[in-house]
Amino acid sequence: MKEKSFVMLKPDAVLRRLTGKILTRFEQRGLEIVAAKMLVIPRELAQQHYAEHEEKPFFADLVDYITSGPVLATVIEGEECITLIRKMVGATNPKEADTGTIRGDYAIDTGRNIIHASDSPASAEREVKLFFKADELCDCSFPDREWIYEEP
Ligand code: IDP
Ligand code: MG
Repeated sequence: MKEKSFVMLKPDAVLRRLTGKILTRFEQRGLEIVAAKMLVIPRELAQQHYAEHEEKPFFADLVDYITSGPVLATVIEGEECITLIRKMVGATNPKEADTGTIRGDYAIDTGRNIIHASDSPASAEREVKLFFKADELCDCSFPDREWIYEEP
């Protein structure tokens, strides 16, 4: 089943000039980038995005981190891509992330783990809506789909 995931390259990914390398991984896998924008997240939006962590001791640091510089917010589409992308991203704590995953290859600290990806269809829908208007998502026709999917 085709899904959309909200994937955000955090300020450390942008400022370490890793955005191209990271997006390339999703493209190489056969996933489709259907929306992208660079922004500095307003504090209130950051708090909304991470609302589930409001009561956690790291919440204030997390909001400081995510608002500390530009992020590249994207929507990525593909069959069952929510789970697939979480696998590609790796564990929340990069020290526990497998080598070969994005966090396992580029990060060390949990508080500097370079990328966010939706963890469920419900989160994906909520997060995409928080960051993008409906008309900012492209309904792209990728000509190589038949080489990615048996039934495109
Ligand atoms: P996820 O990004 O892998 O879904 P979550 O548990 O949803 O992980 O946490 C959201 C973000 O909060 C993490 O990506 C990380 O940036 C930050 N975070 C989570 N746990 C900690 C912690 O114990 N210390 C510092 N930051 C944390
Ligand atoms: Mg999460």
